[in-house]
Amino acid sequence: MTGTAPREGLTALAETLDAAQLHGAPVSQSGAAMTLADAYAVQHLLVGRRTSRGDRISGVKLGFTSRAKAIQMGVDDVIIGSVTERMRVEDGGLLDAAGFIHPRIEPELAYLIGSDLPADADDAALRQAVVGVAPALEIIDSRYLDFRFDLEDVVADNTSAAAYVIGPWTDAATAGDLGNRGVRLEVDGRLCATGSTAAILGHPDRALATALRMSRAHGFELRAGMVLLAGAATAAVPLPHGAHVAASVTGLGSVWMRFGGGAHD
Ligand code: 0L1
Ligand code: MG
Repeated sequence: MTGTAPREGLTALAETLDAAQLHGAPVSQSGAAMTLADAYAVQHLLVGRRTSRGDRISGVKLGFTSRAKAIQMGVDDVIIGSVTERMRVEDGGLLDAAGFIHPRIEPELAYLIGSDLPADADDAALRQAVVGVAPALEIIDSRYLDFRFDLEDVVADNTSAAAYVIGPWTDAATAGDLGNRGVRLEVDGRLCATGSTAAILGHPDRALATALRMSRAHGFELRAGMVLLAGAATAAVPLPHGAHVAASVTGLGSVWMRFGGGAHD
């Protein structure tokens, strides 16, 4: 698919989305006629603005890999985005609420890529390169008013990526079959959502082949040390200020974080 929109328009949209994130001020849907290729071009420009300010890409994320999530947002296609070092929160750490617009949180499974993937790597090579798996939390925060967007809008907005937390890594070689593990999400000790890793593309390991295919199609790299967020196992839930959030995946342990500080304190 080739892009059709003029380059200046794509650059302007990347600037708009970047400013929305920097100032915590949502924007309306662009309304521009964008192809998916245009939308990924905007996303790369947007992430490039972050890295030009000293941030570093630390991984990739897939979105809409579960039916619950796709239905929640009214779309029906898997998308890919980047996560960065400044989006990473330590397990058990505090995520500063300053600058968030309408954050939501979702329990995910993360894979750790242990070696660089050559351009011609196949699915088996990527599986071999995976050295760890972990429970994870992803915080999403659409830069669009009221979380209203179409597929191209959300791709342009780097798939609403805002922050992430990775729990303890388990050696991929000893983790066993991840195909149907129970997933729990608790906010302030209250069970908010339960699900199964099977909700992620039918089996979360399918996220590996999907990430490889989408990386190639849309210009992402998979390098040593990167994480791959495979997607949510449940629908996302609102993340209130002051919340203490924990997620667990059967056999892999749990991950947690606090959300606070910022303008409220
Ligand atoms: O599943 C995902 O991480 C995609 C998030 C993009 C859609 C949203 O903002 O809910
Ligand atoms: Mg997600």
